[in-house]
Parts: sequence; C-alpha cells; structure tokens
Amino acid sequence: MKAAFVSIVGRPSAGKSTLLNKMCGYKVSITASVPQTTRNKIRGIVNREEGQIVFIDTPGFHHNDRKFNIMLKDVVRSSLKEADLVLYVLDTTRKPGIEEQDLVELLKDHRDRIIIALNKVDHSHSAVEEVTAFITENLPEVRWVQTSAVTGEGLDELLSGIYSLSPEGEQMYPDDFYTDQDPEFRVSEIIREKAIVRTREEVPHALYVDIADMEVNEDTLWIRAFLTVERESQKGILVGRGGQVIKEIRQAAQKEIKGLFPYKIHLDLRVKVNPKWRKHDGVIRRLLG
Ligand SMILES: Nc1nc2c(ncn2[C@@H]2O[C@H](COP(=O)(O)OP(=O)(O)OP(=O)(O)O)[C@@H](O)[C@H]2O)c(=O)[nH]1
Ligand SMILES: [Mg+2]
Repeated sequence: MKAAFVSIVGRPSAGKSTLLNKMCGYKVSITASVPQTTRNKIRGIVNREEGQIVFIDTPGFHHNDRKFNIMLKDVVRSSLKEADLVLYVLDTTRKPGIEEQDLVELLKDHRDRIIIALNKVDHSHSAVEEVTAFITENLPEVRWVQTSAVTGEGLDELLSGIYSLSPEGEQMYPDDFYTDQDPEFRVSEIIREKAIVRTREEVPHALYVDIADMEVNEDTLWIRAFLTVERESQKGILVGRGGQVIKEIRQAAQKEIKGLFPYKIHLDLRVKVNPKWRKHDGVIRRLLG
C-alpha cells in the first residue's frame, strides 16, 4: 500500500489549512482570514484503500525579519526535510511576489517530489492563468492542479496525484485516525480561532492560549484556559465592553469543543497579559512544538 508524509507549504493565507480540512473531511486545523493563523505542524490523515497519507500543515512562509517569522521559516525548512512529498499551495487571487520567489528557490531542489495546488479558483479575483504561468516557468515538470478548498473543486485530482507520487510503505496510524493532536492542543486551537475571528490588527498575532487544567468529572469536561496577550490594551479588546467579546469567544469555543468530546463542557476562560512573549524563545518553541 501507499504511505507518505506530505508537507503542505505556501504563503500565509494561501488556504493550506482549509485545503487540509477538506481533504481529511474533518476540521483538523484552524483557519482564518488573517495571515499566519497556523503556528504548529499539524497532522491530518487521509485513509483510502490505496493507502494512508499523513499531511503536515505548516505555518505560512513569510518574508519578514521578526523573530517569530524567522522561526516559522525554520519550521517550513525542517518539514521539507522530514516529508516524503511537498504540497505547495498558491493563492491565485494574489500575484506571485517575493515570498513566492523565496519558496520556489527552496522547492527547486525537491522537484521530483512536489505537487502544486493553484487554490481559490472559485474566487472572483482568481488570476489563475497568471499564477499558472509563474509555476510553469519556475517549476517546470512539476504537476499542478487548480483547486478550490471551499467548493472542493480539483481535490480528487489533487489527492490522486498525491497518491501516485507516494512511495509504498506501512500504514502509520490506525484506519479511523484523522489527526494525532492531543485533546489539550485541539481545545487551545479552537479557542484561539474563536478569538482571532473576533479581533483585528495586531491582536490575532499577539495572542496564545494556555490550558491551565482539563479534567473530566462525572459527565462534564472542565477546562480552565487563559487567552494570553502582550499588552493591557489588547486585553481590553479581548474582554470587550462589559465582557461581551470574551463571552462570545467562550460560547463559540464551548460549542465547537462539545462536538469533539462525549461530555458536557464547562469552559472557564480568562485573559492574561504576558509582555513580549514573542521575544522569548522558550514560549515560541513551546508554541511551535
Ligand atoms: N474563496 C476561497 N477562499 C479560500 C479558499 N481556501 C481558503 N480560503 C480562505 O482563505 C483564508 C485563509 O485560509 P487558511 O486555510 O487559514 O490559510 P492558510 O494557508 O492555512 O494560512 P496560514 O495558516 O495563516 O498560513 C480563509 O479565510 C479561507 O476561508 C478557496 O479555495 N477559495
Ligand atoms: Mg493555516
């Protein structure tokens, strides 16, 4: 049977996580319209008769000098080393820029084990011809498929292409696994997504989630979590007037978490300030896994 690790790389917001979720049939990776939503290597598993594909979603590759971004790039480089194949996702609603050039340079040496998704073809601003031309010029010989992670267009073809490039091997996870993330991590990601979509500008990037406690007592899963930001002003935004924003985040997260566990959910969610956490290697390493 076929068995492969496939690393999903691409510019922030290209649709890597949305594509992964659609291929797996489950939401394994959070998504949002702000760039750099994904911070960890997240595994999503596709099981078919032909074999098992383990996808590794990666943080978006970003052309920026801040420490966090440099470490994100390292994550992309290391997953190129670890994976059998690379799925390179391009957003066809944006012209290929300096980030694409950087990525193409990194990928050139892996030409025989790359497949490309030209994504968001459903979008009214999709300039698919232009982006296809960029690829045929810079990565000739590499197979590409036009996809929409929203409508599912092209995804069967993409998966078939991935299976055909995959080596033979032993299955790595049981048939019914669609991810390997531990419960605490999934809970923290759901909370983070709900906070990201309700805030803007610098707040989505300034926050991380700490799970202080998670335990089952009779029929209820008790979760105590902190949304951590860098500044008091950001804390104010997350709490909102009269606590409205944090309440909405908690309710939305609780609802989604409920779908994952056979328990009632009690989520105690608070906001905490940890100045400059993005400058501390320790916190960043822990977050990037
Ligand atoms: N119209 C359209 N929108 C898409 C498509 N794929 C993703 N999106 C949207 O694009 C935005 C970014 O999607 P993500 O899946 O979070 O992108 P990503 O590449 O994982 O981004 P990072 O984790 O930040 O690197 C979200 O608002 C998605 O809904 C698509 O095929 N068509
Ligand atoms: Mg993502």
